[in-house]
Amino acid sequence: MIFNYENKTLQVKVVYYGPAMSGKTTSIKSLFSYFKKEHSVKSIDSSVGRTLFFDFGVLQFKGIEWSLKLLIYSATGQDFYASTRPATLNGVDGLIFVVDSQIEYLEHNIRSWNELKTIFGSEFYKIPIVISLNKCDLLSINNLENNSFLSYIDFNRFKHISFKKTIAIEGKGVLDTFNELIKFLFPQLKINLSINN
Ligand SMILES: Nc1nc2c(ncn2[C@@H]2O[C@H](COP(=O)(O)OP(=O)(O)O)[C@@H](O)[C@H]2O)c(=O)[nH]1
Ligand SMILES: [Mg+2]
Repeated sequence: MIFNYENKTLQVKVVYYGPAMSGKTTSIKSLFSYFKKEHSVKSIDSSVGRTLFFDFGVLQFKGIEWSLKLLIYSATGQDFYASTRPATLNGVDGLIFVVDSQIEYLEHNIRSWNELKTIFGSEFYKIPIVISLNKCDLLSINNLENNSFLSYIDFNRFKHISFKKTIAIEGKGVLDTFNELIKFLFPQLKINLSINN
């Protein structure tokens, strides 16, 4: 979190993290589309051994005195980076962990979660996190309530953690998930991240 007193801006960094193909890009695009800024999201792919994808976009909200600048990134963990912190995670203020809720992706989700644990160490539990249980449309009702990924999370150790069901391709739950993280970051702040802007 960076306070810039000169131009009265508070800058906050949010990262969408999770395994490849879980729906991070779709979620960010969907989030930005609420603010009619879908086209401002930059997706960068660079090849370093294997292909890495990043998305980046900025959402800015003007308050009476201060404005809030949200830098939004996505990152996919890479095994060979597990011991070093990828640049996208530097100075992160809050995480949205995007899970592919289909049972066959459980291991991918857990591996990606463990990467974060390795990267941050004990700092991990201080970072506000909202878990986006994505691709809920592909689950049967039974699976939905019995999410094995959640049983793997040590909820009690975290300062701020929660989860939401999402269907990113339909935009369902995406704004809610984001709002939840904003509430963790700014419990005092009443910013209205509503759909009609
Ligand atoms: N059925 C379904 N497909 C989704 C959902 N979210 C994303 N996808 C699809 O999953 C694939 C990977 O999504 P993408 O956002 O590129 O994943 P990323 O690698 O995490 O950025 C794409 O084909 C998306 O259309 C969802 O909620 N439900
Ligand atoms: Mg992507």
